[in-house]
Amino acid sequence: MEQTFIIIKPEAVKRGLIGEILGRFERKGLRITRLKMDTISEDVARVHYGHHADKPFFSGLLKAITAGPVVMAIIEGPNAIAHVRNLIGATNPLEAAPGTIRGDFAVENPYNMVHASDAPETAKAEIERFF
Ligand code: FUP
Repeated sequence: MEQTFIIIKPEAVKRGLIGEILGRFERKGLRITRLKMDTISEDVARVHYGHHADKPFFSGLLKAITAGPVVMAIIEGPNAIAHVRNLIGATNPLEAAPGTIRGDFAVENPYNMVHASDAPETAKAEIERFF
């Protein structure tokens, strides 16, 4: 069964959206198989978002993801990676369709509420990094 990895970001935890967001994955028919709450260090955040190191928004992104506790989960199911990406919506909250997590709860980056792996290789690497 395919596995993917998600992070409920600090702003979503602060707003009390953990249950709402996890519930959307469960209602879809996917299974949460690992779950933990933790705070991401700046060193780990730099690795996780290393592909954006040269972008102007990098420092703001690091600040946002390390701002407080997050919830991390492994989610399993047929085509879990694509289903979870569909459920979270487009990266930019302005382009995320209503009905998606980002479309329903976020207004601008870097505060787009949730991270999800985008491919099998990133899912594997992120699961190893965080679990
Ligand atoms: P995603 O895989 O949808 O999280 O998208 P990216 O890996 O491209 O972006 C990672 C994070 O960088 C986003 F969640 C929010 C932030 N970001 C910005 O702040 N500004 C941008 O222009 C693009 C991304």
